[in-house]
Amino acid sequence: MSAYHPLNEAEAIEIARTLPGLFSPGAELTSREIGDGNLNLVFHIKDASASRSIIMKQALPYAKVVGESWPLTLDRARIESEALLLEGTLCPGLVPHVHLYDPEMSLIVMEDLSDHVIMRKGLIEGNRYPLFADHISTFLANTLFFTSDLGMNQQEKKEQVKRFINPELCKITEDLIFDDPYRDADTNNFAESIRDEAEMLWHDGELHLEIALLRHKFLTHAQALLHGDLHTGSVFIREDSTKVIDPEFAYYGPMGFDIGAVIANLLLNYAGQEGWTRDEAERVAYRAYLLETVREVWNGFETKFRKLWDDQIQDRMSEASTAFQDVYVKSVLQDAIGFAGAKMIRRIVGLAHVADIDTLTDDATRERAQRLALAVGKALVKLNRRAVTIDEVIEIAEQQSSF
Ligand code: SR1
Ligand code: MG
Repeated sequence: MSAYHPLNEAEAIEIARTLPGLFSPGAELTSREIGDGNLNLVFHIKDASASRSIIMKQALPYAKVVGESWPLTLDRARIESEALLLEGTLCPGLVPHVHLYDPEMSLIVMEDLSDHVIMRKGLIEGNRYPLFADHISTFLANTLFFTSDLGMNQQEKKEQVKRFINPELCKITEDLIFDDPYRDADTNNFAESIRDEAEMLWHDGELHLEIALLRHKFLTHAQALLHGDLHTGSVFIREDSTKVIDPEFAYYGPMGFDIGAVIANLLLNYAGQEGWTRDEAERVAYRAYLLETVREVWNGFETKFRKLWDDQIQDRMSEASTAFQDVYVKSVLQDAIGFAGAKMIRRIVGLAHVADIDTLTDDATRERAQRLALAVGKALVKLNRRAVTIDEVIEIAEQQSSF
């Protein structure tokens, strides 16, 4: 019989004591459950006297945000630990160090990043992260190129696709991003004050076509190993350091999905600036910083991805045709724009929201931010297959916020 059961704080300490090379025998350990995400338990284990600490993340057999009525595979802990290890080799320094994965307890023991903050919180506080665009574009270019048919042996890639089949977590995305917001689904979650907007989503034929196409791409296009949930809550950050965490949604999918997630979450914070900034000049300046970051993320990705293609391509036909690189990069940009829009829409009317907007305390301000996020999201989805440059994204955000 399996020994798996959800741990309490005291049990987490007992397990921590058994881990080789981390704490000295007899160390006075404290344990605090700090998980504030939708799915897992997260324990912070600390030996204050030795200034040593670790994080222990345990998967629960259900989605914590809903409860036991929504069962969820524990295999996601394996997927997360394997993805972290792989990302660590492809992007040294950009993910936390994994000390250990315990399959029996669905537990990952990893580096404590409490000297960083969750990026969503940092952006809400109005902080700027001058190295973020460079770091995240390196993460995106390296992980996406080297796990694709462009950058790795194609037979080995097929084996890797098998290892990262992640049907239950993908189903969450398929439903919550690419289905529920476009019908009167029980899981939807929006204020009555924006019911008019939600109902418009249910009846917008042009939008439904684009969402169906994006959903189909998410279902079928095993282009690269994705992080799968790369929002600003999956990034720990300091001015000088960026660490990507939580790749439990990792699977082989379209590259633009990860890039779109980063763009969407910067733009959700942009929409939230309706309320976070103290005066108009500050709002304009911070929004300009966010849009410049969007531009730098894409431009950094494109430059690095093209360089990897030029220097390290593994596929003879991709090397033979220079035009193919242009066509490929353009289609990744278009996908990123479409997925960014879909991800913005789901965070306003779907099950899981973002603090950038939900924690705005004034009702009218929050409603304005929600309507702005929906307007930008819809415009991006409708633009996606026609887009040529990232500047179009910036223009949409500026235009919609000027009304
Ligand atoms: C039921 S899980 C809801 C959301 O939380 C995760 O962070 C993913 O974004 C998922 O869609
Ligand atoms: Mg997560």
